This record gives sequence, structure tokens and C-alpha cells, in this order.
Amino acid sequence: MYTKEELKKTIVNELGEYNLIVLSNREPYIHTMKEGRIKVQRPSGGAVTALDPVMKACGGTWIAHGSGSGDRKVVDKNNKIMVPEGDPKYTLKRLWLSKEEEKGYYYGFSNETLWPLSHIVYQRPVFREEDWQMYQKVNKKFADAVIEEIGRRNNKKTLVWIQDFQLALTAKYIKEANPNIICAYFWHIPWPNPEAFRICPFKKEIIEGILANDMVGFHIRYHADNFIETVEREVEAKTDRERNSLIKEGHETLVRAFPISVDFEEISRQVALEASLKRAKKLKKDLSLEGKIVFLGCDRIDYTKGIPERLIAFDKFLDKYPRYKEKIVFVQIGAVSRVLIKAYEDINSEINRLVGEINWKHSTSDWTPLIFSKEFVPYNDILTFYSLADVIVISSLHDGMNLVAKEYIASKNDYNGAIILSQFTGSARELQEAFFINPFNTDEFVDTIKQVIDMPQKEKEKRMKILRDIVSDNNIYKWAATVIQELSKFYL
Ligand code: GDG
Repeated sequence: MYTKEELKKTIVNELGEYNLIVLSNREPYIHTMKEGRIKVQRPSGGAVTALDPVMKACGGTWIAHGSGSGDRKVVDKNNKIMVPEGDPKYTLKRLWLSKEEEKGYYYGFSNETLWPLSHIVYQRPVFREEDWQMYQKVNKKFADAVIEEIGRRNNKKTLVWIQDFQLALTAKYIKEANPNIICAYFWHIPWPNPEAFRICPFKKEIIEGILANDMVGFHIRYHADNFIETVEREVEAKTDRERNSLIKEGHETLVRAFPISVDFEEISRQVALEASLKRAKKLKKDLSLEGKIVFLGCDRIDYTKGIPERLIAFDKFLDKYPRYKEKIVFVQIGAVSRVLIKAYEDINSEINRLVGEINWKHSTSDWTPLIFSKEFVPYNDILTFYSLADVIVISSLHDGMNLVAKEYIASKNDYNGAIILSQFTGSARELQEAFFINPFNTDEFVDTIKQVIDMPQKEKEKRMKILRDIVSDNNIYKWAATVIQELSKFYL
């Protein structure tokens, strides 16, 4: 297993005198005001889950949008705070956005344009000129924050590691201000095929923004290849097949696949703690899960995650195999997100409606088949839910990687668990011992639920053992080290 100590060594060896700055829209810690007191929370979302352990291991500065109601109260005059609280390991520098900026850049262009454009789930992207203007403005604001930060650092060499689709143009603005800064970019969601991307009115500017980076990473080769094909069709650039890079106006961008992961060891350790075992017992009792087969869904509530599809499959399963009534419970947890957007309001109502209908149809006086909580769940409790669930169901219609699958595997110290996994997730490429489904195919989904229940325990354990070896060998520290090593080979 690749350890955080090894990552630290890699950073010292490869990054040497470089400063590391991470940029992302979402911050890793949010301070909120509740009843006059400040509380700190780790928000839901894949990029934060993956990068927080990396930053804890290697230090540096993380610049992100300060979105919490208590965020301004706790930062110093440079908008900085050391995190995590109690055991500070790196600097979080917050930048502030007006309501207008957030509306156009985040809700509008990021989540109503780029998100549906990149996920092939038949949700029509919205193209609004005013959102695009705001997206450019805020991307520039992030770049300015980097330049301001570097100004204070006496010209030390800097590597800026930019995260995700909200910041596609930032490298361009950084390079305009200082071409010596090395920029690496990681796109956390799928890159669609060129036919899907070509409808975007701002496609050339987006591609050119991304090509300002020195390296661009995707989760899987398929997304990287889609990106290369898109560039070849849309702008004038040369492809170097040997180096797997794109050259535009003399500037080279390496294109790589780096499958992201989780902190396997830490999750494994957390779920084994006495407190966690106690919490699991209590949760089972409180939710009447004792003696039941527990199926779990855990997602940020999003229309890409295939939540209605899994509820419908569960409903059909109970229709087809009524003998499982009262023996099985499906628990769906995970926080609502992007609530101001109509498509998210719609998916929330659809899930509420389905849960109501399915429970009404199948429940008995002492059994409710579906438990649905859309409240934000503290991360420790998420891990506890994983540890007690017999099966996790991941039915994304399209997903860059999906970290829930890997978190679940890391939590199964006793090998007692199974994964139903959509073939349209990035993680499906690695997790070959999962039970695969096409979430659009309800009958196959129902049969897979049955197959998992029927599979002998020994066989399930064998599969889980293989899955655990895969995730522990390819943990988040190895992911980060591979990115740094690849950059260092060419640029540092
Ligand atoms: C994007 C890409 C890619 C969920 N609800 C709560 C909560 N979560 C946590 C989970 C997990 C994370 O959020 C979700 O990560 P995913 O990877 O499953 O999905 P996205 O948020 O869509 O992430 C995805 C990822 O970026 C990384 O590159 O894998 O494909 O879409 O860690 O545990 N956490 C807490 N409360 C919740 O209610 N604390």
C-alpha cells in the first residue's frame, strides 16, 4: 500500500523548492453559524473527499470559494485559516463571491451548462451569455488570487493544481499574468464525446482555456481520448501520439488518465473504532435494520446518480420476489445539492414521490421497505452506514469515477459486502469484481439484486477481498504521487 509518508517523500523529491497551490470551487471545510455559534463541516462531494488527505500529507495552500455563513468570521486579514481545526496541516485561503457571481458562474454556467453537457444523461444544457460572462469573471478572480498569493512568496517556483469543471479558464489567466507558473488541471467528471460537446457555443474558448495548462488529467483513458478528439475537431492543435499531448501555438499540454481514489487506510481505521462499531449497532436498532438484508444508496442528490432508477428496480424486485418482503430494507442517504436549480428541484420531488408510492404499496404494519434521508450526514456516519450495509447500489447514469464505491470497499474490513455498480461509472473499469448493471435496464437490475442476495457468502467474500486489494493498492496517495511524478518527468 502506498502511504502518506511515501507521498510526502515524493513531494519533497519531485517538487523540491516548488510551492503547491490547489484551486477548487468548493472549500474542504465550511464554517457555518448556528444559533450564534460557529460549526465546522466537511462538505459532501468527490473532489474534496479526494484532495483533503493529500493536502494534509503535503501541506501548501488551498484556495476556494468561502461559502459558509461563518467563513468570514474565522479567517485572518488575508482571508486565510489553517485547517483542519485542532490538527492544522495546510492553509485554506478563501475568496468571496457576490450572489450575482455565484448565480452566473456556479449555478448557471457550471451546473446548468457544463455539468449536463459532460454527462450523457439526456438533461439539456442551458447556454446563457450572461452566465458565460460571469464564469469568465470568476475564473479570472481565482487566477488573481493565485497571483496575489505568489506575490507574497518571493518568486518561489509554483505549481498550481486546478480542480474541476468550474475552473476551466483559470490556467489561461494565470499564464497571461505569469507564464512560468506550472499549471496542472484535473477534470473530475466525464469528458463527453465530440458530438455531445460540439453544441456548446463557447466550446473554443473552453478548450483553449484548458489547453493553457501544462497537464490535464481525467479519471479514465476513455475521457482523455474524448478530450483529444474534441480538441482535434474544434481547434487548430497538433496531437503528439507518442507523448500523448496536444500542442497549440507552441504550448504543450500533456493529457493523462489518473483514476482517483480514497484514503483506504483511514476509512478502514475509522470504521474499526469502538465508537463506530457502537454507532453501527445503535443505527441498526434505531432504524429497525436488525436481522434485515440492508441495501444502501449514498449519493449527493443529483439527476446523474440514477436514484429513481434504483428505487424503481427495488420496487419491481419486491413485485417479482414478494417473499423478500419484511426481510430487506433499502436505505438511501446523502445530502441534497444545487437546490436552486429547477432540474434538482425536480429530481428531489421525483425521489420523494417514488419513496412515498413504493412505501405505500409494499409496507406492512411492522416494516417499511425504503428509508430515505436527504439531510447532510456527517462523514463518520456515512462510513458507519457503509459498514453495516450488506449491499451498496451505485446506479449512476454517467459518473466520472464515483468514490462512494471505493469508500464502501475500504469500509469492509470483514469482507462482508457486495457492490451493484453501474457500468457507466469510471470506477467500473477498475472494480471488476462488482455486480454490473445498466441502470436503464430495469429487468436486468432486478435480476442482479436477486443474484447478489443468492450468491454464497464465501463467493462474496472472495470478490470483496479482490476489490479491497485493488483499492488499497491504488489509494489516494498513489493517485497524487502519480500526478506529481508525471509532471516532474516533463516540467519540474
Ligand atoms: C465528482 C464526480 C468523481 C455524499 N453525501 C454526503 C457525503 N457524500 C460524499 C460521499 C463521497 C462524495 O460525497 C461523493 O463523491 P462521488 O465521487 O461519489 O460523486 P461527486 O460528488 O459527483 O464527485 C465523481 C468525484 O468528483 C471525484 O473526482 O468520482 O465522478 O462526479 O465522498 O461520501 N458526505 C457527507 N455527507 C453527505 O450527506 N459528509
